[in-house]
Amino acid sequence: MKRPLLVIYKEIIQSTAFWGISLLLYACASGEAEPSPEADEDNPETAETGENDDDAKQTLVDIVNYARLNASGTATELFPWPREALDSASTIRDERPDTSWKIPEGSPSMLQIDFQPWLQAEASLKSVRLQFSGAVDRLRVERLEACRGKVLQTIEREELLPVLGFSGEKAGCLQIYVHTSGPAQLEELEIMAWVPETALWNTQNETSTGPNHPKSGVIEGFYGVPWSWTERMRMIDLLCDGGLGTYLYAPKWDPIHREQWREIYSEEEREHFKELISYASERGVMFSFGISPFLDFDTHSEDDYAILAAKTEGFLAMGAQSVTLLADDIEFALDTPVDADMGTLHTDIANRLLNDMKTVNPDIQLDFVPTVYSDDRVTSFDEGMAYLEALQSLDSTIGVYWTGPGTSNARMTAEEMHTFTEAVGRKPIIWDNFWANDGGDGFTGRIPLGAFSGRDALLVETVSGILHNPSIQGALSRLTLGTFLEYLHDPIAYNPNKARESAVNREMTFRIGTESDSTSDQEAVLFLMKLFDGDAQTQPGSREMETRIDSLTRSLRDDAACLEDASLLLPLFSRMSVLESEIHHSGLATDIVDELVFPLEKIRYEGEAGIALLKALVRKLEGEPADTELQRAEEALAKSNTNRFIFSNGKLHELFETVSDLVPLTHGGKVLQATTLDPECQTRNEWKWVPFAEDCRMHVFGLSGAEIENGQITWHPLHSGSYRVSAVCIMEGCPPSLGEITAEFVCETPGE
Ligand code: GDL
Repeated sequence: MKRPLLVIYKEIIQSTAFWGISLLLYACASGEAEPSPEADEDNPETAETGENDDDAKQTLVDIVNYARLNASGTATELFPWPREALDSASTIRDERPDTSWKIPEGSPSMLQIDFQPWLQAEASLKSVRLQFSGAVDRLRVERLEACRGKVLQTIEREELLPVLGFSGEKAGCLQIYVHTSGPAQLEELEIMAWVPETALWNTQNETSTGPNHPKSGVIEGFYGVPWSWTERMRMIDLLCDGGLGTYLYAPKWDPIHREQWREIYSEEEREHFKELISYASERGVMFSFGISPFLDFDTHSEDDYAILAAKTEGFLAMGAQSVTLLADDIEFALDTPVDADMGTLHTDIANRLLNDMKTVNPDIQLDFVPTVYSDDRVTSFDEGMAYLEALQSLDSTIGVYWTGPGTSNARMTAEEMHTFTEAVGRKPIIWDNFWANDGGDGFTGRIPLGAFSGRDALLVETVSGILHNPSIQGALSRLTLGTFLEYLHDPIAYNPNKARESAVNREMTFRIGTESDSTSDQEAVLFLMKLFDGDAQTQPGSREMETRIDSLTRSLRDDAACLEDASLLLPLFSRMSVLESEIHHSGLATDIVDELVFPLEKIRYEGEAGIALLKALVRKLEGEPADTELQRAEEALAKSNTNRFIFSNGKLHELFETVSDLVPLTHGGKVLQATTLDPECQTRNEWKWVPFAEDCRMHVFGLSGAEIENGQITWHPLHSGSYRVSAVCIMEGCPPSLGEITAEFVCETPGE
């Protein structure tokens, strides 16, 4: 996979910063809107250009990487819930041959492939190649201008020919229906199409002045499915953009990194590593190859050391300028205690390895992750301190990682570093598990998107670097790391709210929908981060929603009639109920949208439950029964329970109990009725809708850029597709009157 660069590197003298001196001007972004393995100009097959009625030069590429993928359902082989990184439709583009879309049994299932959010137009198809395994009986492929719109062509397949040929027919969406009679998977999907060259490239060239914080960065060090090569490259882009200089590769679930550390990577994987290492070094980021051999390292023979040395030398040959030896989380596999002898053993191996590597590359950096990596572990092992003190004999250039007081910490202070520094004779490199969500190998669905917090400003002076081992979700981790960058730039002035905004801005570099305005995408991501506000210690949730529900419950208990919180909660729930659609139609990077498939489904159910509960509440305050609304809320909460992601720790269930227990009163207020929706929507025309007859405060969500004037919504659809909209109407009062309507409709561009 070759990624052309649109930028030239220039050498300049640059300023110093508190952790280092940078001398080069590095190019941070390749200028690529979305990496596409097939977009290879040297390959005649893919660089072919086709004539098209559009003016822009057309190029033939596999466009799967740019599409929005939605499956009607996902099965799972082992667990009660599907896992996004192993089972979901997006796994067909995750560069991992061992993952696939697990198609639910019982027919038919539908995979929708929407190109409109990316192109805001149609692509000219050349071929569609599908590779299934398992019990697939029949297939139907529909070609459409807009998802769920009018079908332009239907191809039925009794026999599963893998390639469907086209001759430039246009498609804004493909809907693939699969009939199965047993377990079945979609392993691969390739859609070759001509698209404007400009859609593949983003002309923005960002540069950075090189790492201001060479020893800080990111660790891919969690238990769970490792990041994809694309996610790694984007993470490196982010580090470069933020002036951070280290990427430690140490994913626990890469067998060749840890459990089968003696094995060597395949030719293909080595190519990926080589590319990643040079991608990183071109951007001023040091790629450190991590290897974790101590689960079963044989100290009685020379063989294991020889394997270790050969393997690390292999990485030196690929261009790696740093190696990290890991000995964390090994104690459960050993017969020997964690004590001074073990510390000495690790020290001797590390020193020997450093000396040997220096004969190949005198500038090589070696770092070490000890078995005793936190204050907690100093005390949890009888001889924890003795182990740590033995590390004093490590060569003085070897950096030693340390997670702080515990494995993951809500807070960390400069003073807390003294124990380590005294024992090991050097400042620690912080391995920060602030956003780690791999407890239970990430099966517990936690999306911790809280802004960086809880580290005092002086911490940076007492450590030699800070690296984050963030969440399993490599794309979403760009958002949280984006907040950490702000802390590093100015720990004293650090402000989490501002940092969140900067992180969101940085993410805009990775957008695919280059035509669309990024303002609404930024707002959507900010909203998302506040919905999943949390970290390793704090369960993700919307703090605003939790506070308002508590306050609403208190007002109801105290029989306070002016329930302002209800009017404030309604727009929040309304937006939650359509955020999925809003993000689908955004220009956000596909990898981030893929990671949100299940979390946003959860948010939709919770939003729907919240809306139904507020309607039930107002009904009861009218003195009416609210059985229908309560039943709707119950159904939405039951669906929410089928989704493993955690959101605000069941706060909506609490509200359900409160509203269910409320005896109907006659306080006033009413549920405002909505008008029906005129479904006619054409992308070339303004779309208008008056959802409520009353004169009220209105909000509309799901339609980016929509405006409200005198009770009328006006919206310019940017592209064709199926949209979900939620409009709310609030008449202030004691209590308020509330109305909400959610509707789905299709916008199409009529043919000439
Ligand atoms: C750990 C592991 C790390 C894991 C993290 C959070 C270190 C040094 N090692 O103990 O791989 O992701 O906890 O679960 O932190």
